[in-house]
Amino acid sequence: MKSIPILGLATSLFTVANAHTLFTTLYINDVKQGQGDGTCVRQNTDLAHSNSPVRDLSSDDMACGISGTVPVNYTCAAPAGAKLTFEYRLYPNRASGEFIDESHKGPVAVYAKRLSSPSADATGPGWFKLWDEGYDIKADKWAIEKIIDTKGLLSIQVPSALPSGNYLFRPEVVAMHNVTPEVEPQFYIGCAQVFIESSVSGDLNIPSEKSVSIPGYLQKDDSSVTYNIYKDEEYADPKKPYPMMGPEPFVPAAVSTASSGKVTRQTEGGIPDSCLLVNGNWCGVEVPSYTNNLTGCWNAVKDCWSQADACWAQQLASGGRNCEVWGEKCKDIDAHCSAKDFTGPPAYELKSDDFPAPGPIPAAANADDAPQDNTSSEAQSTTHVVVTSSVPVTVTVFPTTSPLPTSLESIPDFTLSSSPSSALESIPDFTPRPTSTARPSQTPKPKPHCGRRKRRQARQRQ
Ligand SMILES: [Cu+2]
Repeated sequence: MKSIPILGLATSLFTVANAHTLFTTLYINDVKQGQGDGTCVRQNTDLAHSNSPVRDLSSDDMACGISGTVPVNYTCAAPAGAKLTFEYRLYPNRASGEFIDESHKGPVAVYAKRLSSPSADATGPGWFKLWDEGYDIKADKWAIEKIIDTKGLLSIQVPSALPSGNYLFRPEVVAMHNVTPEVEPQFYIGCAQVFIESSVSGDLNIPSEKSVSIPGYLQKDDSSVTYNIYKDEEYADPKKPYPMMGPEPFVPAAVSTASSGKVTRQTEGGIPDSCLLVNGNWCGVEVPSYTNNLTGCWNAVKDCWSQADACWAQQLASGGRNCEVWGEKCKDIDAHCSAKDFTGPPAYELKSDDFPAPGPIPAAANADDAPQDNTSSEAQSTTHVVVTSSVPVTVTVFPTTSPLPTSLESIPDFTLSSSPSSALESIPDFTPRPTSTARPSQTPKPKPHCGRRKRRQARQRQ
């Protein structure tokens, strides 16, 4: 018999050494995508350092964050003109209710890149900026501080004139609090894989001065990179305007509804209809059906646990709560197979164990910059999110329509199992896992300190 200690491993990996922030969760038109956070989102797969920043401006990690060059399984569909919301969490599995530490000040932007397929290269040319904000002198606020005010949520509206197709949307939160001549800003970036379903087709013609390559769009000595938020802003009189990073935003010209024809739908990379439960970019599907025999029952249990293992293996920093839900299902089937009065497949329910948004979804930051035409309201009704988590999803796993045994004699395996152990012997090489290690640690971590010491040093230098 074997037992697989994956759960224990997952738990230990949840010790995040130094707290920063991570883009964990995507919302489309105010609806959280998938279940269990991280659906359609490229996150750092190094769970122990998942909220660490990128600092090397020449690194491929600048495109979609650490491990961001690897596509995730799912791409979420969004209608033309959709509102996208990116959720940032200080602790990705939401062990605390914090979003970005208050010491982190700096600009925010959202970039996009059109891809020929969900797995096309994230790095290199073709990136353009949809929106940005630096330091708001009037409000005396950095763009990051505004995201903290909205509980880690940043919304932007997709220009409705973007042609249909696969895109990466890349929120960029830049913390400048540690910047010195030797130390670059902290870039908190990730990418959402989104398919824009639109009646607009054809090329996306980005003016050359607004199209950039990532990495490569920023240099170490750019004034936007070396800006000292203490010397140039906080204690400066007059304050020195912050020179934004990167190119000017590009807003494609709006198209009129008259010119729109057929809406192009997503055909690859969506969440399959066969998914019963989603955790990030994993999904569980129906276990092999069986009727009234114990061998079939144990085969179902075995399949169930192997799917659970895959779920934990693909667990994101944002959590494995639905892997746990799936494991509960496996335990239920297991108990059912072991029961003395085994009478064929029972009915089960699966409910996503999910977090709601931490606060109201904010309005799109670029709502004024990107006037939308009628195509957006037409297209809003076309969103086909397969699985959402705003409302818990309930699925019957084993339809009770399966034939029930007419008599005990028709279940030979069962008649043999006068003791539970003899039934277990019919499952070679498989042991249901212990249940005590199921949930990754939710213990609140110590407050982050990554910025405060540097901040004091910066002040002392003046
Ligand atoms: Cu930090």
